[in-house]
Amino acid sequence: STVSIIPVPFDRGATRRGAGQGPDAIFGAGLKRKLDALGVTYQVDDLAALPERKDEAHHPRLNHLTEVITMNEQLAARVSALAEAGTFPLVLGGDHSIAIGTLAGLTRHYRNLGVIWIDAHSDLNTPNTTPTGNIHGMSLAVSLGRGDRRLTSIGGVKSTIKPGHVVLIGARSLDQGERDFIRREGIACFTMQDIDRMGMFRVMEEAIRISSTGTDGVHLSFDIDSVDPKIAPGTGTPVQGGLSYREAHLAMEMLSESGILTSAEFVENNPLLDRGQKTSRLLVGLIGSMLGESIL
Ligand code: DIR
Ligand code: MN
Ligand code: MN
Ligand code: MN
Repeated sequence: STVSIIPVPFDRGATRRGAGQGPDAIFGAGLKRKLDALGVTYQVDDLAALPERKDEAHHPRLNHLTEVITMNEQLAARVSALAEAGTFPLVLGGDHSIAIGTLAGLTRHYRNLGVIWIDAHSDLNTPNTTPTGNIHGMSLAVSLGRGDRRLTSIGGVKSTIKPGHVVLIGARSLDQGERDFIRREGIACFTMQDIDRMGMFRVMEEAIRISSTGTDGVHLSFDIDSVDPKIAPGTGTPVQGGLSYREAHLAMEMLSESGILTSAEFVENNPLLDRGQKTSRLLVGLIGSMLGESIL
């Protein structure tokens, strides 16, 4: 099916500015050339203007709440329409708070969505557990219906994602409230320790099985900080000990072969922190592998 690229130049869900320039940097690193070479049919979608900046000192545990809501309502509407039209939404961030809008839009369309969340973090904080107030650390919790009502209600009437259909991969920086959330809800979580011991191949086999069993679509939410900062330095909250270049590609290649994906997003690319175009180029390669590129 046609890939609908949705650039979301938004970074008010994080502390450091710059992820807003992420989508342009991915185009600058040759995304269209890559897709053309692979023979992928695609269109580039356009969101309306970014929300204007507001003073929100009155939401101390929900930084920039109003802007995050405005952005994500808009994104949810676009993603829902593009999924409904039978295309493959490919969202380019932007910080990870935009997963709120992506997933809200998808769950207007899919009744039982599976989610593969590849990230150094789990983004399962709520206003009660967040150490920062940054909404990019809350997006998966919001998508599971937890947290502030003004966020969980984004996208209007939609189905709920079941914790048993979510798989976390690459985690190595979790807050205590997030650990409790994972245990309480029984969310499948393959940490870096699991990847060390099982190998990425077996982890991905499990992730594909869990996310595609009893679901009618599978979304990939890929936070580039899952990859080791030596390989992907252009990101706002780097954590040592991440995925290798080949582990990240293997994950994308196995997802491509499985044929289970119905949408994807690549987030937290911050060109202001990159070394040249290193991280943006990596992202173009990973998107290529996800869409069927192989070495031979
Ligand atoms: C931290 C960082 N857990 C927070 N989260 C990040 O602010 O809630 N998520 N960086 O990607
Ligand atoms: Mn603000
Ligand atoms: Mn994240
Ligand atoms: Mn992260």
